[in-house]
Amino acid sequence: MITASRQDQPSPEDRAAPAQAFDVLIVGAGFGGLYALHKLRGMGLEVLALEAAESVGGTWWVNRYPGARVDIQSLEYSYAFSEDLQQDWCWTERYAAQPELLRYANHVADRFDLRRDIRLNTRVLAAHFDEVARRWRVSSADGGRWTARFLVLATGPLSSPNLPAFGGAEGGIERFAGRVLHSAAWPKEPLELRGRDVAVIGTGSSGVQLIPTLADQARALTVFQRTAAYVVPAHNGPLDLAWEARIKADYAGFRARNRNTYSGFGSELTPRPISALDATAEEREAAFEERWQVGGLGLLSTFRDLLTNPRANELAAEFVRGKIRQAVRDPATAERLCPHHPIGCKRLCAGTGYYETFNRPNVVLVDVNAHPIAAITPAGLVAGAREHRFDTLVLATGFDAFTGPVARIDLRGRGGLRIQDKWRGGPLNYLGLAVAGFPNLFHIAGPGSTSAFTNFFVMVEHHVDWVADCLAWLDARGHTTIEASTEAESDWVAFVNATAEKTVYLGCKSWYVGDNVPGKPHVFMPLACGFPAYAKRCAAVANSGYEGFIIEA
Ligand code: N01
Repeated sequence: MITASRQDQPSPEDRAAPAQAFDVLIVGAGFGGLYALHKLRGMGLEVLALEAAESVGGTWWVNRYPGARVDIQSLEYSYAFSEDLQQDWCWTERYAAQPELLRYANHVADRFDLRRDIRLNTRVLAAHFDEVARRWRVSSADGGRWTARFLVLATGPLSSPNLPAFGGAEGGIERFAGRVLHSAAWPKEPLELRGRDVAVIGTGSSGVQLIPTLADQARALTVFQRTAAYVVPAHNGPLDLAWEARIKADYAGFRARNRNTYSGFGSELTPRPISALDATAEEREAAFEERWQVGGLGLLSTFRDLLTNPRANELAAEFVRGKIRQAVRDPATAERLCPHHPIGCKRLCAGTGYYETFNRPNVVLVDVNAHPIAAITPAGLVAGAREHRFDTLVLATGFDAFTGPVARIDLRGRGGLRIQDKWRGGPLNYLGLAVAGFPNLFHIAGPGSTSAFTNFFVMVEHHVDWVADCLAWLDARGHTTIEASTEAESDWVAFVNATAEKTVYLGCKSWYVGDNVPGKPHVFMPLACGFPAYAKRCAAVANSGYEGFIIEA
């Protein structure tokens, strides 16, 4: 066990009532935090996870909007660390819905007896590195105080909802007299939307899942679209039991093959090893059609260069636009639904009956790119000099991604350096795991890692295992602190940027670059080199004795 060294100088608050001391504090009890707790506690460390919500499950606790479900097949979007768990757990559908994912999180918490070391309803307000004690001092909104040698941020890249100001002080959201809901803060109690006049702002993954479901319930549904979305059919349905049996016969092999793919899933749908430009028009059409019929995000891996060659990408984009024109009866509506940015530049959406929803008589599409939302009014909103009236407003406006969840914490490193100041121009970090000036702090699925492009389970298991190995290595040598060097950090950020430039990801406005949040710096935050190359670099750093890190005895 790592000992609580250098605790001999209590702070003034500690003299009044000592803060509880741990080896590791984890912020968040979503899938990242749960595994971190299990793994680190299994090493004999004293670990506590602090979770703001009243439940474990993270994103699958808050994103409980109707229609919410995962867009990676559940046999892939699940933990691999326990063979017993992956054999025992049976998903009911190809893509699990939110309630089933939440049941899975609760099952894991119970199965591995994690709850006794999780403190729920605990929003971490501040975490300051005490340079004398070489410990993190952490406090929560309800007055809790702890210290720990290591701090693990498992806050999730998409956990801070984006609430646009719209009309600002004059015509902001608070003027609306009806009910306002956000997809990422959906109420727990059942919500009756039958007979209501509902509006949705936002057509990203959340909006795409919500809109067909709401259209079924609402009397009228008005969809305010700023940017049209590429939506592939999910073709969800009951899990194919023969496929499940085949996977479970060699689950470890399946997981290993997935870890060897760019995105940590989809090993059964590998790209054709040619450029889309080198196939004939007929071959291309057949290849895209085959992926369309399979359903899901695999359309983007039909050919090897769809995410790196804009001309190849445009062929896939036009294929989807053709599908939209077939699905939507009104040609003008179909054209408004056709996206014109590179496909995959914003996260591809998987949906069910999304485009067909716009054939319904109770659904209206309003283009707020051509006619921006000027103001929210008590009865609706004004766009294009016209008031649209409704009684329920659903914001599917996404997240302040990557940096938002961290910046909500008063996080301070050496010399009182605030993370908000450190990251003013974008999230500086090394390996996506560590930040210079913030010793003994690790980030799970944070910026600078392949998080946004990797199956989340593959990502968090990799990060947690890397951190666990690092802690064991430090402990074995009697080292107390580890911290990224500023040089390693600058090189890493340059690598992240250079990698992005080789892709189509810079070809549109997205949450990958912070463009969805007004005032946020335009910086490409995730790493686009693919999971295997990323994991190799992380392993090389560990094997070199943590090159790029400053380690103190
Ligand atoms: O958020 P988004 P999301 N006025 O940012 C619009 C994951 N996820 O919650 O594109 C008008 O994608 C915005 O317009 P624009 C997944 O990784 C997964 O949908 O910025 N509109 C956009 O249409 C996903 O990528 C699943 O022009 C405004 C929408 O709101 C990520 O979470 C399900 C606006 C936001 O789309 C985020 O998805 C759900 C404004 N002021 C989420 N501000 C699965 O399927 C924003 N918009 C697993």
